Amino acid sequence: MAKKFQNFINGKWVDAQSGRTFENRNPANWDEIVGVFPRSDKQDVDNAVKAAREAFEKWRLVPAPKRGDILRRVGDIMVARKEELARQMTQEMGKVLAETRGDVQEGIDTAYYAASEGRRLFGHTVPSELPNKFNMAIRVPIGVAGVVTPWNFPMAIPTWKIFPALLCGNTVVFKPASDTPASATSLVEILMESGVPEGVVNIVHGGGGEVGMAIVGHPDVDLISFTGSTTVGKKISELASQTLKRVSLELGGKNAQLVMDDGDLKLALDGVLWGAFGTTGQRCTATSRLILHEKIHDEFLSMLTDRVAKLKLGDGLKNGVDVGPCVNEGQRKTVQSYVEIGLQQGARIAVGGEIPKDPELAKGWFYKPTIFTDVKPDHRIAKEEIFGPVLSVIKVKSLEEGIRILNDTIYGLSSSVYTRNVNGAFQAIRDIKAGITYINAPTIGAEAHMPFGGVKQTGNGHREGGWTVYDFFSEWKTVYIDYSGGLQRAQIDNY
Ligand code: UN1
Repeated sequence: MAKKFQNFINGKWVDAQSGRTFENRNPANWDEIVGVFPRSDKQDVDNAVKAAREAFEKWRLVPAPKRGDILRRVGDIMVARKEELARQMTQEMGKVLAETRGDVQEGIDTAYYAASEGRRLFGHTVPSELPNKFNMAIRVPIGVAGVVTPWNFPMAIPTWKIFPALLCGNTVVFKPASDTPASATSLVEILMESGVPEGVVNIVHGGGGEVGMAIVGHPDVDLISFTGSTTVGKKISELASQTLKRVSLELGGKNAQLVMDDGDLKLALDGVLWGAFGTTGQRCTATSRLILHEKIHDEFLSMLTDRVAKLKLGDGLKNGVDVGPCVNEGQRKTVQSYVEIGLQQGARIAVGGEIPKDPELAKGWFYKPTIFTDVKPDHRIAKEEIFGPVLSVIKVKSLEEGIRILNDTIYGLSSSVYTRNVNGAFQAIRDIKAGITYINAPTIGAEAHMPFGGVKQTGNGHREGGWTVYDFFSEWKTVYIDYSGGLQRAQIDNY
């Protein structure tokens, strides 16, 4: 019998009001059911928002350092349960164990950062233009935060949103991706075990259309933090505008690694293998384009295809496996269809480009790591986000041309340049249009205490991570205290 999971609303585990459910299966072996989850709808969201709204009135009054203490306990429990959480996540979404351990670690880092922020949450004191008057700007909680998260970082991304939301004094309605509901449930259990009061965190499982959009449209939800596709991000933005909610969007990417002729090729090779095929290419920071200087193009490509052909596909729980499956059938179909589009438009497959025939992999959504050469910047595989193990290689003549092509996309999340020329590196940092630029490191590997986010259609200008996310989850209140005993008119009495 598959394990049955429930929603968590107002401190109680409950089924969907409708009684409906959905199954979640292991993408490396679709015979294996991870669990059965409530297929919730608007009624369940209404209940969760009501609980979160009521709980907010008490939670906002808990001193921030105390809220931080709870998040420190969350971090401690995650440390103790790291291996178990990593295994559950691999079973649920397929990426290899080393990576799911990293995913849990990112959550731990985020917890400890949030805990320490409880004793900061700095505001400003500013001199007044009038005598005997005191000015300050302080951070105040906002209200109910709707948190809608993807399946590729089932632990890290929810923690990026939920921990700072809580630390700032907000309450949460959490809708995790329906491909990773078990990992999300574990996170909520840990929050409760750490002492988060009833109603402060609520989880509602189900589809994006039914549950996600009900949260976004809800008049009593004050802010939305979403990570996912640009298409869905636009719909969220549109719906949220009707209630003028504050919205943070982390959306698609088409990240490139540029390798110059003066770069360390061995280093660049390790970088692109990790950037393009880690998490089976299913990161918004994944390396999806490789831009090679013409002088090193052929040599680099031959080293790369050799290494890619040797990557071991398989169940991420097994030792020695480099690349897990795609997360589900739909995602593998998308990959297949982009491979067809690439061929139709005239690109050539250097390696991969098919479903593996190995009988051991027959029951998983596996796809061979794939490299396309002869890709032109206007090919669809050079422009559109694929979110799978497919890398498009483009040849350029100079750093300037490389940067121009790197920037030639509607997205702007991550970017990477391999060069030993310090002048070229700084020129790239200045001219690349992306939220993140790595020099001599791959496009993936953001650290929890640094701002994370992108430009152009990757987002709407907010940043997660580090100190910056605390701006999103708190409201500035400006306070003037006049202790002069008389009416003082700013701009008038003093000039
Ligand atoms: C994502 O792909 O949505 O930098 C997040 C990285 C990870 C986070 C990725 N630390 O690749």
